[in-house]
Amino acid sequence: VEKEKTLAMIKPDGVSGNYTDGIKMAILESGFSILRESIVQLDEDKAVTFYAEHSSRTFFTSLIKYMTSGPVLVMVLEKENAVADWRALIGPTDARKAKITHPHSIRAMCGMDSDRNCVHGSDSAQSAQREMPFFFKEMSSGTGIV
Ligand code: YYY
Ligand code: MG
Repeated sequence: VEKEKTLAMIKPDGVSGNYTDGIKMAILESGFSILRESIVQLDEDKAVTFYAEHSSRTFFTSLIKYMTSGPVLVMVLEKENAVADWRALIGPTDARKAKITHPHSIRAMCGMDSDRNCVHGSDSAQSAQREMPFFFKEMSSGTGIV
């Protein structure tokens, strides 16, 4: 079966709260390989571009403030069904809800609420193809004409 790649991110609270090692352990125990890994401080411009699809939402300003509040750890994960399996492992967007419905999910373990939810995962293979090269230039899908 063909392997798939996805972008994972540990958000500022996850990094500053020392959840990095625990999350990476959960990633490896779930059968993902970590192909790339980098600590990045997002500036406003980068955060706005990354979350552009949410620019009209009421929470956008606070989202950008949060995402630029400290370094994030971005990773490229690989396994069969990586996009859906990583989304399943992180759990629902609202970490408060996750604590009830998905108590073993990463967001249940280290997230606070729907704003500060500790981790990101690409929501589709198409999103992954945009988000991976956003951080790792060499990870473009190679379907361009050159
Ligand atoms: O894909 P996912 O991260 O699970 O949720 P989205 O609905 O795409 O929202 C992206 C991001 O926006 C979310 O992870 C936190 C933030 N956010 C927020 O701050 N407040 C909300 N009510 C909803 C989302
Ligand atoms: Mg999303």
